[in-house]
Amino acid sequence: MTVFKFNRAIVRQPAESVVDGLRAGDHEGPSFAGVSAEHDAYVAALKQAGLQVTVLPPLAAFPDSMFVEDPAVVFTEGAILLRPGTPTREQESAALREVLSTEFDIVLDLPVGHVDGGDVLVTPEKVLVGLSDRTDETGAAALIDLLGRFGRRGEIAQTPAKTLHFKTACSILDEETILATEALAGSTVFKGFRVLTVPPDEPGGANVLRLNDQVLVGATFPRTRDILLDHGFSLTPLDVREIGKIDAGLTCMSLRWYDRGAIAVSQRRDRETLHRG
Ligand code: CIR
Repeated sequence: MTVFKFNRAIVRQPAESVVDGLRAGDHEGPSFAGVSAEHDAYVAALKQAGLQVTVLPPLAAFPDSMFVEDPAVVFTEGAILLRPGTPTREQESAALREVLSTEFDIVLDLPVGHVDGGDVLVTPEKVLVGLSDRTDETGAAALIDLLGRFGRRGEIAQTPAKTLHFKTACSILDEETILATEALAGSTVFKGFRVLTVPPDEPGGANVLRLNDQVLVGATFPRTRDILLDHGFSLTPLDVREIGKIDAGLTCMSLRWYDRGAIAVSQRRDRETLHRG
């Protein structure tokens, strides 16, 4: 099962309230202009990598709502609305229901517990669900149960201490290769994978995004970039310094999937339009 072939994505524009986004520590937040510029460059990179991108409008009431990866997980087979594990983000799932119901025939709801999509790493054989301050055992078990409906197997993993999400500390590069921080590289859940380790002074470099033939990587992690180049990956460096101030990285700004019926869907819309007309 391929894990980096994508043709569709959903993103949400940042709201001005993003300057109040959640962060560990009491340092200053990002500027709205800076976040907007990083988001624009990100959307351009998704398109450049061959994805059709649906851009949702900003939600001022939810400062972190541009990080659409956390309230849902999506697959070719369908979508699952999650229950984000922090109070200010709980309602973000409901705000995605309409668009996901348009895009997917099957939309399931996590019934209990809490899971942030940032803790969900899709690999060919299994979906890893990292326990963290946002994702609890009840939610992880319920998610693994729902994954069975899509014919997918799930496995619980541990997110390293003081790390927001599992995918803050690791990414999948291809069917055989994981990029991880030193803290996570030795995890038994990566047994059978080749694991590339980011330099200890670049832990933020571990959050990259493989999209078709490109790997989106933070521009401020030069040694991580060198490792990826040495292993033959084609890189698209992107500035993530502003969103980094609110603990975000490259995966969190989109939901991505491969839509087998991309043409069929557009034909269906045409038919619906004709029907309404
Ligand atoms: C939060 O704390 O929820 C946001 N400030 C950052 C979310 C980043 N999401 C992600 O990495 N999946």
